[in-house]
Amino acid sequence: SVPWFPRKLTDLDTFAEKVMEMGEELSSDHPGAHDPVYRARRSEITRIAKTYRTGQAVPEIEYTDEENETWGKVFRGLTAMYPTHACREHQYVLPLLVQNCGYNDKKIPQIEQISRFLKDCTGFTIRPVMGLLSSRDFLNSFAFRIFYSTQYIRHSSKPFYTPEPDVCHELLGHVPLFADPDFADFSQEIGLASLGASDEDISKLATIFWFTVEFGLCRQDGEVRAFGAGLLSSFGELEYALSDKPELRPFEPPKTALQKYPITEFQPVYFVAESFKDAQEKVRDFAANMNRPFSVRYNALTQSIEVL
Ligand code: H2B
Ligand code: FE
Repeated sequence: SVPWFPRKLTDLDTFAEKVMEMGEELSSDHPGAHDPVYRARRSEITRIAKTYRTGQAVPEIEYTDEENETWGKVFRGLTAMYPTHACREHQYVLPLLVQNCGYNDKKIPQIEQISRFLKDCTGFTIRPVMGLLSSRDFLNSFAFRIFYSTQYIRHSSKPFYTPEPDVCHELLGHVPLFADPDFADFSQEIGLASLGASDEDISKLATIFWFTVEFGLCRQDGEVRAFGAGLLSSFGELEYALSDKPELRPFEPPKTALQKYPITEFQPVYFVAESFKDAQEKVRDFAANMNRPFSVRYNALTQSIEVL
């Protein structure tokens, strides 16, 4: 039987609080695990995600000086590396986020303002989330061009490390790419493929997502550049990924989907895409060969999924 999947926007309302781990619990090796002030602050912030419903504006958060300072350290460090390491789409969009969404090294930008900007660019919108979602829920939301974003920031004791997504990862790594039309199409293609997919296929699609949206490299003007958010939000791994240390292979979904990967260390293997359009076509071919007794289409007018 076919696993349940969302068909309309309000079907996504239940997702944001179905977190896998670290929603309110922090694992013992999290830098903020033993800081009661940090933990209380996270509960305050994640309450927004818990009560958020379709159509509402995402409430603004008044970030503390400490939070804004942590953001500033990350912002300054990463923006210095982007000219030589980030793909051209990321470099094109970042100044637009500075102009339109208040990106700077003084204050953490607000999700609502960014979501409106993305909507104008590609139709992508952002919803708040309490923490890590299951692969199925997280991937399904991309079928609707929806990105679930955390709103809290890493612990101030370790500005250059986080074991989980936080605003630095989401807003510097992911957001710029969702403003690019070809990348938006590519990520929606993975989302559409995930609707009603078997557990086995979800795991393959999650691996494809990992090696593209999170850790993808691409070739541009003869050079290898980063487009994956996990790279674009980590100085250490961004440097390493473009060095001669890791192994690079061409992005080919049937093979990429089976690659094992560590989640707490730098990747030993990365996959290189020729372009977002090429990657999208390859994911579409991969999805057509999946074991799914129907196909799906997104109707942008009704913002709903049609099953064919
Ligand atoms: N949930 C959230 N909230 N953010 C993510 O970046 C994320 C997730 N990544 N769930 C997912 C899992 C991803 O690594 C794949 C699809 O499993
Ligand atoms: Fe991510």
